[in-house]
Amino acid sequence: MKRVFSGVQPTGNLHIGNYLGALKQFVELQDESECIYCVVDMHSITVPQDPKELKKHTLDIAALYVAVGIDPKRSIIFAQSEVAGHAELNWVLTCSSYTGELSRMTQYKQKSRGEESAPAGLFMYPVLMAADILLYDTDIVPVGDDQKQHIELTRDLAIRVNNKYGETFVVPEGRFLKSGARIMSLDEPTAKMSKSAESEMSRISLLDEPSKIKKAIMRATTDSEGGVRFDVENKPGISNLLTIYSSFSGKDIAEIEKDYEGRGYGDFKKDLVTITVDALAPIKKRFEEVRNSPELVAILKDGAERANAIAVPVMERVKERFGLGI
Ligand code: AQP
Repeated sequence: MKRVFSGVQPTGNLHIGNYLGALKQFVELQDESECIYCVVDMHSITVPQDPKELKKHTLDIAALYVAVGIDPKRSIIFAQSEVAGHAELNWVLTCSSYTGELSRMTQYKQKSRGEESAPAGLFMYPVLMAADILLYDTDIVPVGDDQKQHIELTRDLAIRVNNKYGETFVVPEGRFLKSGARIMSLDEPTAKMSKSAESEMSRISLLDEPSKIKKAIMRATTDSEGGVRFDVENKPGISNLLTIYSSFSGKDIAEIEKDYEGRGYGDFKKDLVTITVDALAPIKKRFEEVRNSPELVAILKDGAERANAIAVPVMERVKERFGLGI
């Protein structure tokens, strides 16, 4: 059985981009793999966080994992900071990475904006991500396609260490969906949908009320041409909405285009509101149940124990190869 690892930062409520690009895959992969899903709280402090809010968000994301369909009995759900191996391996990999390759990471360039006061943690983020993945002898990493460059770096680091110190790490592969791998902002469809974007109308969170979902979709940026047609270059807004429609409904984009031939954006958007509200309603309901249950902390404790049981022998192997310890 292949081993799967992925994580989400507790930096706010998850949006439909996180869901359609990553979490939907997390759920599907449970049927064919051994899955480990982490709430990567140490990643989130690469930018300042309010401590109380961070703890709350960590529990929120864990509850959302369960609410979208991750089964804590079959899969491991835990918080990154509860397993010491992530920080340990991070340092070992830091010493095998180059400042040149890290400075080429587009996420770092975007988030640091070239400022001298950019946190060093932002620069090191991809190495910690590599540590998360390699710590579990991971075969497959399901992520959105904004993470492609980080997965490449993880593979490079694994190969580099294996070549220098002998077989140490499993070289993982990224898993990206054909449709939904990059959901774009609703009000600025050339930028990706993001938790930290200022505008609330740029995204739909999994826990949004139907009225907010309606407002965001009805106001979503489109174009003046009028046809419901998939054309990312010339019609980025409507193409993004078509992707969302297709991902939630399971219908092919070509089929949807046909359904709306000769009809305006208004009809299409109204139907998309219904489809989105219906898809998110059971997630929201289940979230409330899990988030308010004492079971949630027990799930995370059990998950950390099971994750640690995999991580400790991998870390022993790493120390042995590098000559660390006595
Ligand atoms: N817009 C997106 N479309 C598809 N997939 C996406 N992901 C993120 N945005 C989109 C995928 O969701 C997973 C979890 O992401 P994350 O929270 O760890 O970090 P992120 O990629 O930085 O997501 P955000 O929403 O943009 O957060 P902030 O604003 O806090 O930086 C990953 O698999 C990611 O690919």
